[in-house]
Amino acid sequence: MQTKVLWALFCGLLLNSALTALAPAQFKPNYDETKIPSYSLPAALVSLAGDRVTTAEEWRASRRGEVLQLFRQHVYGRSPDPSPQMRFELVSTDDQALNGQAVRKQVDVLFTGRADGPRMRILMYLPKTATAAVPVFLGLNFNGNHSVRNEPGITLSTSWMRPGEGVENNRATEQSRGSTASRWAVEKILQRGYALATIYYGDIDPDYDDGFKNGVHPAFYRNGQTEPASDEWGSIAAWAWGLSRAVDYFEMDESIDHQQVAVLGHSRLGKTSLWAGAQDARFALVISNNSGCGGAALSRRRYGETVARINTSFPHWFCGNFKKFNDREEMLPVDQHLLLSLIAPRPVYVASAQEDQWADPRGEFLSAWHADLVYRLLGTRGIAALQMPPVDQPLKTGAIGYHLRSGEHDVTDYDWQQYLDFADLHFDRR
Ligand code: GTR
Repeated sequence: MQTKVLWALFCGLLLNSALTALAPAQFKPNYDETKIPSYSLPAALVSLAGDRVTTAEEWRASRRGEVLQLFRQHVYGRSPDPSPQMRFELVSTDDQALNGQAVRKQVDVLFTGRADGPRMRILMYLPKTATAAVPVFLGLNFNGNHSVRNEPGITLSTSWMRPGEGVENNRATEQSRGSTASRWAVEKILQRGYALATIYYGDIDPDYDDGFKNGVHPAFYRNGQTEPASDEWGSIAAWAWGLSRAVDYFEMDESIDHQQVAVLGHSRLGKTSLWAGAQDARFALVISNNSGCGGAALSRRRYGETVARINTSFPHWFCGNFKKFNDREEMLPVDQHLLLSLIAPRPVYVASAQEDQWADPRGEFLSAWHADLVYRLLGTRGIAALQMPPVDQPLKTGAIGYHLRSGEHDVTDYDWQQYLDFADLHFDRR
């Protein structure tokens, strides 16, 4: 397994450098702080009409809605309301999971209520010792629920899978059971009294550009519509919408404390968790792990991945309108510090990795730092530092948490350790 992982990493690196070498001149990533263009960020506390926002009330009543609308219109796209016909089906319960330590549940969310319509499967691990509803960490996964843990009771995903290890003809195989277990600290999470819920993101929308023909989009088209309008949901918005549907389910499940749902995601799924947390206040805590461009990182810095590059490599992630800002970041009416501000006053944690320069760790920190203004206006302690902390020195005490982990683009036990500590500090743990 070790060699396979190393081999996969090596191939990934090779592919990344090949892409960089092939990239047209304008896509040559900048990794030099002295070459960051000078920029000024859209002010969090000045309304579109030019009025200063000086109270929490003004932020809540008008400015917040304005900013949310700008992100919908120009970045991620508007998502539909859930279908009133949506329903849930219990697939399995096993109270002898993880060698008897946990209860494992699988639940299907039938987005339109139709058995032949799109659905996602939530995999849940609950601490067996729980005597009351437990807080939960919710995150989408990249490789299928069965990749999170090597347990035969977890169903194999039947959705479209990205080619890779344990995938044949874009279908999951037995071989990939537990292949991403290192990213999901299940035992630690349970020992600390939390549940874990995860969903394969491809259940909601397969991650490739097919003009939005598969996944959840077509089920919500208006009569005659064949693709989302330029201000309607791309894939990131669809994934975030799916996370909110999981909360709809938690509200019905008495074993889950739906007032204490922490949403987290890595990389493109970190962009997703931020957008989910920005739109849906039922996410009581939001975690972005190495989310980079279109996630926590400031777009105007153009460090590492840029708007033009991301819209070209992944045209389906954002809404059509976002492409208007390719190489024109200064025209964006928002930047990503405002995305974090939308989550205020709920706790948010931004994590970077030192070797993940593509995601612009400094830009991720600065975003958190600039969001501090709104967090403080809303009466929280904001971020607990004036400067970017040194590597492996997490900031956990403010409402905005941050760390720069040593190592590469990944989710590790170290990251989980900080998230669990952060949740302990900010959740009400009776
Ligand atoms: C990269 C992409 C990043 C990041 C990452 C991932 O290829 O450029 O924005 O999201 O994928 O999701 O792993």
